[in-house]
Amino acid sequence: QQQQGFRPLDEASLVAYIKATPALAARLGGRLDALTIKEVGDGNLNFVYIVLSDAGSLVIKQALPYIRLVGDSWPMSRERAYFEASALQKHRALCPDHVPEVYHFDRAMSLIGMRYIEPPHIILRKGLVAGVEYPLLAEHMADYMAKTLFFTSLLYNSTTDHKKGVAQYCDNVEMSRLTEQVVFSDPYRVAKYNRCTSPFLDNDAAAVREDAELKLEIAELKSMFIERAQAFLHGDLHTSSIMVTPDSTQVIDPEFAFYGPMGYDIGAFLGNLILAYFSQDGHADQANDRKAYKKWILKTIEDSWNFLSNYGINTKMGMGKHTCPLYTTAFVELWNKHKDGNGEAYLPPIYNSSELLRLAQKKYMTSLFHDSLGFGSAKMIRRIVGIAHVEDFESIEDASKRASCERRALNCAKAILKGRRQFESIGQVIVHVQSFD
Ligand code: ADP
Ligand code: SR1
Ligand code: MG
Ligand code: MG
Repeated sequence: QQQQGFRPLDEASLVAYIKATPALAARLGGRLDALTIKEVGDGNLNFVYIVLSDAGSLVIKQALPYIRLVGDSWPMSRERAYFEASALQKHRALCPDHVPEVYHFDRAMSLIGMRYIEPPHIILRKGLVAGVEYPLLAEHMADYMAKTLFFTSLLYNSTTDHKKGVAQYCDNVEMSRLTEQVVFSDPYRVAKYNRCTSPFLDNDAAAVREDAELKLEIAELKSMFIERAQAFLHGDLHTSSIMVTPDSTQVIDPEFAFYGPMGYDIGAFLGNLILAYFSQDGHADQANDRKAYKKWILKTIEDSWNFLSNYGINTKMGMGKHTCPLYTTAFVELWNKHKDGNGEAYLPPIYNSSELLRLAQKKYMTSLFHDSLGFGSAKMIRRIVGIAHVEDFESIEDASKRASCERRALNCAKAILKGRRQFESIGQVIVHVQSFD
């Protein structure tokens, strides 16, 4: 880590930094005399500034050497900014429609300058709390996940290229270690920063710590998270890492990026949608019972997986009067398109009939489905009994109502984690989720 030249910025000192940095000044049209600068970081780790001039805009994100949520008693490598900047660039090259542009990166300052994802974009989690529907979300996220995961796996790359990427991102180990601790370990033991909606969920949290079957399953997932360099992951793909309007979906904040199991990203997205589903009863009021909205969330979960995985579909899917544009972007379509390329995993002379290839794809996607369900439910559990909770539940003021929503989510997640291999389709998962309502 480069110590020299680092200083934490604030709204005042950022002005001088921008004036001395041509790549940033240019994005503001050179109009630097009346900048509006506001710190808006509402995430757990970093500081984020929106910078506006009358001729342009940008966002500055700076990592300080600790976790913002806890303070300087929990040190954390500033190199996370380097991994975030390079992941944004790599993901944008693969999926430009859904990843913001990086304008500037300063490694010594752990500072990224990037596109300001302008209003009416908001953080997806906030939209889910407000009950807003995003008709293109499933399609956009399937596109993002299919491209970023497929093109960074051995289905597309040679072993030599793959291992180069693995080696580069192995150094993001402090961030992976944080995930190992707060997702896969702390919820299953007494830990300093664990919390739950007490006293209502005290017994539920204790039951998690005493559940042998759950602990055996989480151990498997933890090992897979650490050992399996299947693809280049975002690493923190929850609903606060996605900014949306009804027409646009932008994925931010890949500071946990590393080569890991694909199901960790897919599960993060689906699991956080399931959390949003269970929180809805806490947001229902006389004006809106949220019943229709809950159906939309379930449909979005189902579509996201189906759009992503659609194995066996080799003609354009009819979607009412529309033709599904995912024909060319979903995971297995990418696989079919690139089956004769450099990918090391399924060499064409071996997987030499369409029937065999289809069997291989079905096996791969089934296993990815079960991994995604496992990781998704682990991500749900940690948000209810671990350190970092989610606004979906935290914004329910009545603690007993909040606990009731959280308990249903927790029980649903525990059952999915234990029984994930029994699910054959996302439709069955949806029925299972509804059974906890
Ligand atoms: P952290 O790593 O601390 O979680 P995030 O990258 O999630 O930080 O950013 C925190 C907040 O800053 C986001 O919730 C969002 O409101 C805002 N933000 C971050 N990046 C952008 C951007 N490029 N455009 C607009 N707002 C952004
Ligand atoms: C201290 S845990 C903070 C959490 O916030 C990040 O967004 C990650 O999800 C991390 O686990
Ligand atoms: Mg964030
Ligand atoms: Mg972050």
